[in-house]
Amino acid sequence: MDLPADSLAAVSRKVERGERLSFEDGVLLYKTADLAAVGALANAACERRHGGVVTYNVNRHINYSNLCTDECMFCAFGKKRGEAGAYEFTMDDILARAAEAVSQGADELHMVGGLHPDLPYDFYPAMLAALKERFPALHLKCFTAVEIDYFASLTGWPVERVLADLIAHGLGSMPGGGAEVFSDRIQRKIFRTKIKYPRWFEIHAAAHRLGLKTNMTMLYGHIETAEEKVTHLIRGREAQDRSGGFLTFIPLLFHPENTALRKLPKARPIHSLREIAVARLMADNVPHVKTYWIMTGLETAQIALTFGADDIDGTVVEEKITHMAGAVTPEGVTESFLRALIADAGKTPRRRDTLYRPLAPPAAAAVAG
Ligand code: V47
Repeated sequence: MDLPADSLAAVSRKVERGERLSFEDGVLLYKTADLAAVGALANAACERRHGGVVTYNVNRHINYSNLCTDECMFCAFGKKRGEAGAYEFTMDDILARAAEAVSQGADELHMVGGLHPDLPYDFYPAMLAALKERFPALHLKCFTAVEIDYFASLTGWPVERVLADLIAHGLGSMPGGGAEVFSDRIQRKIFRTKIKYPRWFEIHAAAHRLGLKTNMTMLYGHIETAEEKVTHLIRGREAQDRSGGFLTFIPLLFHPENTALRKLPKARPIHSLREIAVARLMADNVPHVKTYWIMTGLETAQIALTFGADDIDGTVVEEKITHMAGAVTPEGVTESFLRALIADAGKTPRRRDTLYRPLAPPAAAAVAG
């Protein structure tokens, strides 16, 4: 789209002065052909906040079951019992994966799953407690707001009580999934039966009141418009103004394969770079912007580190949600690989824990990285 260069220059002056960008500014950042300028602006904003440091974490994702009562058109992960590809891990399977994660030096488990049709609520606090009993140092980042809402319906409890119970059993923070796009139109079209976005915000606000930190995501590359994405970013930053508990914004690249939306083309790296840059510039009060290499691929994630991302997830090890939707990325990488990837992008790698406190890398990685 041809837009007057002086309007991008005006946005640039606002960013330099630390002024909040408007809806129109956000739309311009999406529509200008000058992606390089948008990227440079986002990189400068990122460096002002974080210097040249890019953080990563040594984690393991565990998607404990994909049985799901919901049916979202963008999802290839959720299955009905008996359907090809349906699976569920036992407590022993989960503990074995956690033991492997600890032996590989991980400090975080990122655990999410489908809305299981018949597991009782008690399974989830028991799972947290069993993990904490054996691996007390592991941070448990678990359950999307959609799952928390489901637990509230299983128990009949208010979400505060569900969250307080999970915290008492070891929950350390919540990931940002299940947000998709904060838009009624998109919800009606592709995730009709899922919780609506005000409920997503309500659950995160409750988590923040109880002292949990959480993340926020946005699923891009399907039927959404630039205007809807800017609205998502503005709704997100307004929620952050109210509660302050969001650590990280993560744009998630939609993978169409094996989903009801498989006819849609997959967005390209150039789109992923713009999502990172616009998130950095619009979500000005969320400290971190993460590139999730599992979805974008490692090459795009590396370039994203110069387009406004200050964080990369992670060593991961095993991932189902994107790989069941056709991802061809590996399911995990080593810490030394991540450090080299960050250093090659001209940034300084720093290992962090889930709450972004610096952690010492292993001696060998420190020498190499
Ligand atoms: O909630 C589902 C999305 C999310 C597809 O908080 C899909 O640090 C792409 O939330 N193509 C799960 N995406 C992943 C997630 C996440 C990942 C990494 C870090 C963090 C964090 C959070 O993936 C789901 C949904 O929004 N998703 N299906 C698909 N076909």
